[in-house]
Amino acid sequence: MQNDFLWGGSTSAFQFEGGANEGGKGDSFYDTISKNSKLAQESSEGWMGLNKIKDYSVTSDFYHHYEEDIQLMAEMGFKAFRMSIAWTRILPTGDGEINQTGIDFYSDVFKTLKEHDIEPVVTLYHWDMPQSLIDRYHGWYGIETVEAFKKYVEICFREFGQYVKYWLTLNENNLTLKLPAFGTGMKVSKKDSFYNEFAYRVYHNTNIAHFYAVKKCHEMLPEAKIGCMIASSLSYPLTSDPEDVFMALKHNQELTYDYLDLLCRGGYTRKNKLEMEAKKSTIASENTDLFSNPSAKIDFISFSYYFSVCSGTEQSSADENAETLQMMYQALKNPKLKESSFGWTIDPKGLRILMNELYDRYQLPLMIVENGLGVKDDILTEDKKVHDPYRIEYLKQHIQAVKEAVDEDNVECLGYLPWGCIDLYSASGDRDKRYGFIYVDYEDNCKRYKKDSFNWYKNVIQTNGEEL
Ligand code: BGP
Repeated sequence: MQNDFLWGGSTSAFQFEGGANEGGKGDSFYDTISKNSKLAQESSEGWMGLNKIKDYSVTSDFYHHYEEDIQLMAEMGFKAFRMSIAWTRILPTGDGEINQTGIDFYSDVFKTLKEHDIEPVVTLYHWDMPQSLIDRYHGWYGIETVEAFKKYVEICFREFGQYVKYWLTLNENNLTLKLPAFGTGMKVSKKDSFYNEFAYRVYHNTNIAHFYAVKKCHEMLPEAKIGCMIASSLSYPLTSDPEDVFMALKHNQELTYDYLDLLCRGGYTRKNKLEMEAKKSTIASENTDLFSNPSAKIDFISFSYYFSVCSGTEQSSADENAETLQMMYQALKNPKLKESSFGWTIDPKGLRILMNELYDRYQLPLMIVENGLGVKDDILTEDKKVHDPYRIEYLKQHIQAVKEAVDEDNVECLGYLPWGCIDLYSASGDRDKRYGFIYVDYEDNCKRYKKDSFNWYKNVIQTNGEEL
């Protein structure tokens, strides 16, 4: 691994930061959920498929613990830390007055990171849509939200550009066509005649927002690097039957390559455009002047990788019990792979395959900004220890795969930032699905405790991945 490889960890504001009712923050979609349990139940349907959504107002309380947390990250030797900015901490209504207390909070966090030689890697939008923009414009469905986003990112670049070198635009935006209603406040079902037009509009607006952010970043911060962030969902054919191979190809095309082709090749592909036209959408041609602008092209590709899936015609092996994304993809069980207790396949080789696929296709550096094993098995013992050999094993195998991709396959990779490095709430609000090197005791004021994996990861970083 190269000497400047960015070892670190990853979080998002709505799952980790807390302080929802402090410092002048406005409500996001998740704050509304916290205050309204009925909406929470409704929102969970069709999204993460769970009914466990709870209260996001405190989560892991990074808002009050950031100094201690950054100290712990420094002790592990972190070179980088991924976090997101809560849009409503900067602009409480999404597009109105600036909240100086919010600017001051993030400036303090970034300064503290820099004091410890940790590079912030900052996601501009990790799903916490301002509620006011949902109420007024239906979130990304309204072009006005894109205008609000433009204002928001310019503030971020102006205020934080002196501290932040690595930026990510919209978290896992390749999923938007699959989940267009999320965060819009609209209930549109696939059966509605309006559905296709709606889904493409939401998707298209997020793309305009993405291209604008990239171009603006390059203009305002020439030294900075900005990338996209995708959810990987690598699919294998279930068998060597060409029908299965074709279904896997289609899956990878629709979930990954259609989106990255758009971002890296300067516009919707011919296939994509024809599909939109066939569905009577004219959206593909609106406001696309930025799409092919060279300065709106990303500098790197970042992605999450947790599992791989299988595609095929064999419906009987459809994985009906797997939670969350795998369920959404209607994936099939891979008979060759073991699964986590949450039904996610464990496939380190898939990470190496994916890295090769992405790098060969786009010739851009990669950054792994999410990976890890979410479990409910972490137990805080009486002497305040957490023994998590399963996590060490999972990460060891995946880091080995990254090393092989980098050292043997010559893939360019900027860093490895496993998800939830300090325990946080899962996307569904489940706080018992833990990923961290550091345990957060939600029953006792969010006190932090090092797990066994803490010292293991510290040594991995110290030896630059030589000792796993
Ligand atoms: C990704 C999201 C993260 C995170 C992660 C783990 O899709 O970007 O926000 O939540 O998945 O998933 P979960 O929280 O369901 O365990």
